[in-house]
Amino acid sequence: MAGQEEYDYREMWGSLGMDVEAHDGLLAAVGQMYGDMFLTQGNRPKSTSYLDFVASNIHSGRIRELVEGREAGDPKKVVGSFCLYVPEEIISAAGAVEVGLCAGAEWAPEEAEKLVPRNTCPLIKGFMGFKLASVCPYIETADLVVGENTCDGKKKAYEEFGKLKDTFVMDVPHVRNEDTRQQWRNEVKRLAGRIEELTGQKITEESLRAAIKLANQKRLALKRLDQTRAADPVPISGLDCLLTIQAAFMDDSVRLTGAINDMAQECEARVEAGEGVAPKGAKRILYTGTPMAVPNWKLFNIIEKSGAVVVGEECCTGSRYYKDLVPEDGATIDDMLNDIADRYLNIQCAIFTPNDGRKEDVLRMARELNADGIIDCSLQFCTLYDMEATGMELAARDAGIPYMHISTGYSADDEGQLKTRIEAFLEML
Ligand code: BJ8
Repeated sequence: MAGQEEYDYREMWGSLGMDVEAHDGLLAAVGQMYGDMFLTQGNRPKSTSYLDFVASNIHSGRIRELVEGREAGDPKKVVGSFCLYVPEEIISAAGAVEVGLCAGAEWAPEEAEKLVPRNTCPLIKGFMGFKLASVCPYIETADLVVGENTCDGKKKAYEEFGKLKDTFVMDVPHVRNEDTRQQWRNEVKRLAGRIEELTGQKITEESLRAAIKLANQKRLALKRLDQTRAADPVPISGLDCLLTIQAAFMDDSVRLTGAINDMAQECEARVEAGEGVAPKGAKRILYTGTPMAVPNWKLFNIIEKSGAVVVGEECCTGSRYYKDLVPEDGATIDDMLNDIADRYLNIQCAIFTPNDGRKEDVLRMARELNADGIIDCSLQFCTLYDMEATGMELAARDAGIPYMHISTGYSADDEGQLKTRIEAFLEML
């Protein structure tokens, strides 16, 4: 970005109402983790330099783009979200941009615990702490936050979060039938109305069609990259693929799609040449479970530093983000909104009952990506994913795929114990 060197980011953060000194501490800690985990990987594809760019730019240049873009009226507004059920197409068709606000680190837990119980999942406690300590430039830049009634923890946390920030909560059904499909379609239209009101810009047939295509292009690029991971040796690490999806929640869609296609192209060439990020025959792990928000790289780092490689992610920071496209041939705005609603209702989150599609996806991915084992992880105190672990283990056992369940939080305290358990699991594969 032109003039980046001279630009005073600390002044920008201050003008957003952030605690600049506390934020310095956060950036230093994340920068250290990035160096230790990502930059120590051997033989990364060269095109992953995009990820290094994202990592160094995400709280600075990208926020500057959003702030300056808003001043220039493109995008008109910034909309934050915490969940995959919030359709990005609707937000961009009305002239705004969606950014992900999920927190992957513990921050100011003592402040967060004044508003949510101590035994709340770290993702929820994390975003409450980030807001209360004013250290997240995305939360502070957002003109509106869209929450969703998914798990009980988030549902109740938004009641408190909404007192700190303008928040619109979508009601997500927990079962799939014709009644709830209609209810969800109406809810998606209610969101469209709220975003139009926020930006003062009507969604048109043209803008909605363009937004659907833009999101689909991003998903297709991610699918293309994903397909290269079936090869042995694997051309790209799970850590880098995880960061690619994490970046998708924050970076500009066109830039990101171009970068992912570059990565996919390089990985295709690597597959052709038999070049990998890990040696041929390295144990291959399919991850499933709760989402991993930036900078929650702990588990993938342990798995890959133990000599295995993560070849796929069945989660919201993985395949659920990109596997299904929205049809591009809806004839009217109403048809397109219904198509969007239907695509999002099909996301296999554990808030749904029954949720057998998730098990089917995990087994299909394990087969397609030639996984040797499945690691299923739930964030501490996430009852939903903990409960689904029972059925997931049975399904994996019936399919003859070794399976391991982990429950962990954001702290590094259990790293030694996790490493021991994961190494023992890898031994038996
Ligand atoms: S669509 S997975 S992003 S709800 S880990 S906060 S469920 S207690 S994140 Fe999620 Fe949307 Fe579902 Fe995906 Fe609650 Fe569990 Fe915490 Fe969770």
